[in-house]
Amino acid sequence: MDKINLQKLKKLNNQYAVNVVEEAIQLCKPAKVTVITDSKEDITYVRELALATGEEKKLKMEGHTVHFDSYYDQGRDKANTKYLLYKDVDWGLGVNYIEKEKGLKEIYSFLDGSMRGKEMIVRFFSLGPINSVFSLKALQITDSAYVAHSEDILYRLGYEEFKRLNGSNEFFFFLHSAGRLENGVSADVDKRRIYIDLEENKVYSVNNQYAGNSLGLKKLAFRLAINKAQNEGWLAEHMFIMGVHGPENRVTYFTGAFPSACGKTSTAMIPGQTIIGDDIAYLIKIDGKVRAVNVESGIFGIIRDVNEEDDPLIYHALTTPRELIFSNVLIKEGKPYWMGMKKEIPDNGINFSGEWYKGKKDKDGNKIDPSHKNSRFTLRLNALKNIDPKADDPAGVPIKAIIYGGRDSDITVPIAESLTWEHGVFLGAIIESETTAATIGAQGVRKHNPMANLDFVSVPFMTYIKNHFRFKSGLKEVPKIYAVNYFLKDENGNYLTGKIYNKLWILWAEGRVNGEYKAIETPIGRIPKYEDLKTLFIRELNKDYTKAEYQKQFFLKLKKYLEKMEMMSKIFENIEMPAAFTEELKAQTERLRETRAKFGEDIISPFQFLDI
Ligand code: GTP
Ligand code: SPV
Ligand code: MN
Repeated sequence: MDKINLQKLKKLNNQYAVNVVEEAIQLCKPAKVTVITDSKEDITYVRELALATGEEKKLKMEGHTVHFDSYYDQGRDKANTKYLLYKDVDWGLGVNYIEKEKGLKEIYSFLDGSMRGKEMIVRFFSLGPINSVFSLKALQITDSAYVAHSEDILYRLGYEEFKRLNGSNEFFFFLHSAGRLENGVSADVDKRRIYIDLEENKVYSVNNQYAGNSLGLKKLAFRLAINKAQNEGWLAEHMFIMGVHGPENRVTYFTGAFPSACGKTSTAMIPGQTIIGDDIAYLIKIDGKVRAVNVESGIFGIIRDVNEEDDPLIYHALTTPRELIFSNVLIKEGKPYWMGMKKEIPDNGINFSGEWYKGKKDKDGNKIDPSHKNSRFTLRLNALKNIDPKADDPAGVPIKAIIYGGRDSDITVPIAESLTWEHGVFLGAIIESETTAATIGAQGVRKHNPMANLDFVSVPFMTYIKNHFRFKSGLKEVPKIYAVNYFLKDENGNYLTGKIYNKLWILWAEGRVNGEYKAIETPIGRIPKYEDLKTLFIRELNKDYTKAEYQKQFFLKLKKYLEKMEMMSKIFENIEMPAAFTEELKAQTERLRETRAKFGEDIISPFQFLDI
């Protein structure tokens, strides 16, 4: 490290930070080390470096660049993401672990000399708003200018924040190397490893570039934060935060957890509402109320199906000059194309497989799409016209409702309000979803995904769920909890609800939170009354919502729900769970059984409950 850079590091008055950087230099052996402060010059340097190394390429539109990940590095690598632990532990959900000494030895051997001939970037960020009780600090070391640039778009600057640490080692530390590059992408993906050291708050990541694997600040910091939160009594969740806009300028803040590629961004972007964040939130109790902040300040969003008609605000941001990165889309003559953009896509160009032409197949004979299903855009939130004015408020926003959403084609109703906080925690813990392109491996496999957090929980599941039940204590205002499902299908496999309907479910919940609507009490929770939805459909969509449609969407499929409970009993049979959870599961099953006995039917129309 030269004098100037060392000086920048020393100015932080943090010996621990100096030590970890020096250790990383010794291990990775970079040709050059650059420390990035919050200054404009330093930040511009990173942006330009990403172009100079070829990790990003300029597009026609000013500020736009494209980045490609390896053909085999297009989603999170769950199999090679492991906790460094001393012995095999039982976390209930099946934890991916490697014995610490062995894991460190392996990853050190991959990191050894990984930055030879390359430049090491050292960056400081804040997870959460600047100067806020919510926020954590993070140090990222990487040899990827794309990673360092992405984090600049997605997180708040933290060099000055680090000074506030007063020398403490209370920060997260991420060491990443993209490893050997071929044509600008990680070449040794078979040696891709992401190892998490919860004791040291450190994560090592090597031989990858896809943001979910490489960016320390995103899902890697999230795992560390979940662990920290349990010990300190707050919640780190896979949640969006949004302002829901009711009548007469009323704004009510919601958070919502949906598994990857299951609706966080699309919910936070519902027309007429305001967005605070779309992926990771920290929730803390302050003065008896739940408050939350967005950990991030940008969106790493799925680009598929983003088009002028369905997502006008994101589409506008993606098609006007500004700093943004497209990843794994198709490029032709300096213009980006992706599936579902509702524009003609060229028959050839450059994409995540290199030179692409229509009909191209990979070496396994699979047809290659023009853009990857998990291709994304990296954009600052303030590029969106619907950003909420409190998006950067260090005090966060008060949360009145929490939504849990799964991807379920044949059981769960579009929206139900939990009967109690405990019932809501239970509904969150039994979310199921089908796997998507956001992770490597088979798609469409139905999996239990509690709180949409299965991939990220870094404590025993018992501890994690207990923390949710316990979170209620001391609250003067307990948020209402909703379970939603946007993915119900009819017998022909067609979606029963359009994306535009999501607005109605959310606005109904907003009304409920503010005491406006009565609801129908069913064994699985409170559902909207037909009349209220009908009024909302006319007011918001100018659409005649028929009784038949309502009935189809809100039919209570007792048999299927009971089967689901049976499956949950099996899943949790061998997992130690808090008593509150076991009680909820039992009570839920009993309510369903009683209802079936009472009506003598497996499927019940929501109208039948009105007659009770
Ligand atoms: P991550 O960024 O991976 O955490 O995902 P996310 O939860 O933010 O997912 P997002 O909102 O981007 O949605 C992912 C995909 O689901 C998109 O391709 C959407 O088109 C689709 N989707 C979202 N909402 C709906 C919906 O209401 N109905 C249907 N059919 N598809 C939806
Ligand atoms: C997710 O998979 O939940 C994402 C994308 O938000 S990534 O950051 O790659 O994990
Ligand atoms: Mn996510």
